[in-house]
Amino acid sequence: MHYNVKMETLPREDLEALQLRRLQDLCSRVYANVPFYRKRFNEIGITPADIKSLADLKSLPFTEKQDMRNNYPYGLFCAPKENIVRVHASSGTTGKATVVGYTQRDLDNWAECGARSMAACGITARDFVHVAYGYGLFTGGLGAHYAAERLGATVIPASGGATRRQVQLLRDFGANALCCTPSYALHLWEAGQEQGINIKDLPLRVGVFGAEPWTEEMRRDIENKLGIDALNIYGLSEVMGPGVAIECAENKSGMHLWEDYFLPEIIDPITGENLPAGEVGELVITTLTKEGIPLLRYRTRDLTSLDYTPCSCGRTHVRITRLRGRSDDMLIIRGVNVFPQQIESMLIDEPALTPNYQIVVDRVNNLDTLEVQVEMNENLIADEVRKIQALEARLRKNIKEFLGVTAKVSLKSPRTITRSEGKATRVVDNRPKE
Ligand code: DLL
Repeated sequence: MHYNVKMETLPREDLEALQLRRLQDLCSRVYANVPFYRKRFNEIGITPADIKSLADLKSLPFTEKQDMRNNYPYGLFCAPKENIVRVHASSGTTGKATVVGYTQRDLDNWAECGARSMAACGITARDFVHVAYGYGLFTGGLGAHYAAERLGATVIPASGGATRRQVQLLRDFGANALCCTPSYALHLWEAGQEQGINIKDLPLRVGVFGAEPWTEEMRRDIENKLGIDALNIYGLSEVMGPGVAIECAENKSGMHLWEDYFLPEIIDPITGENLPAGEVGELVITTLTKEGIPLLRYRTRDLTSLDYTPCSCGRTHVRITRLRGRSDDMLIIRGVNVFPQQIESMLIDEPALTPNYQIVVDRVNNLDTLEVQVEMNENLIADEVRKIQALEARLRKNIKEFLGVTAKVSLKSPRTITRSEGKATRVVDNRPKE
């Protein structure tokens, strides 16, 4: 199902012509209005008129999160204050928040991207959409909200928290679609089980899940437990919010990134060189239409690859493959690179375990230690200690074999690992900062 069939299926040639026009316009706007960019253009000796093809993008400098922090809060805004109608911010775990501003046209474009994304998940104007992403400075709640409204669906603006009540709302209001983080979807299911409400028996049909990394194994688990189609949605506040890219219900294989609004590149995170389609590297996005705070070659830190092969859904927009995590999420344990999702993949298919886990990293006597804490389900807890120890040993062996690091595996009693209402905290790193 398309929301805007013309734009979603635009032939690549037309798409690229549009991108070039928008890129040229973007360069002129930031050069004229944002001292930060004008200085950078001047430093490398180019002017907006030098951008004659999409390939010329490579001559422009990257923009990084740190640049936003250095210009906190409004230094990179490109539109006059009176035209900014909303701000959002992401708190981040370190340093100052990054603040983004939207003009009315930015909000319209965001709703357009969001409506296309929801339609790609199979949501229609007849559906009820329960939004359990947090409303506030975080872009999740309001982003999903206006997307569903633009589509003409009925929004249930539940926001995050009050989990028991949310499950009752899902039952009583009969939502067909659920928007939240994948970890919160499982938390809702679990809260339902405790109250005798099986989400599988409700009219819920589709989930629009994102804002945190998750795996194919977790998708399977959610789909089985909730009896829905679970689709992956990508976005980041710096670039817009949810709806930068979305999986289509037809293929569930990679997320179509709306290329008339966002120009993607993949680079080697170390050298900054562009990588060819198919290779995994850091996603860099240029926002082609944004007015409030446009970004040139923004380094997302997210690791993925680009897939230009045609998709049978008919959308011509490139797909980004499931995110492999962020380059700054990667743990280096005694020199070995480990992504939390690699550990998640090993835990989730284990029937005796729940999907609630936490990875604790520490340094003892100058040596990194890795502990994987994961909750058992009720059946195992009633079992003998011997079985628990055998399972711990097996997981330890698998982690050593597949990831090359020695880990301690601790099986925990049910409901002892803290649940999150938004983005789950999967890693606790207690090592002293260098
Ligand atoms: O998380 C926006 C969003 C809201 C996306 C709701 C999807 C749904 P931020 O708080 O700025 O914005 O965090 C952005 O979250 O750079 C990724 O590292 C991560 N992320 C977002 N979507 C996905 C996803 C929102 N589908 C950061 N898979 C991004 C993996 C994701 N990671």
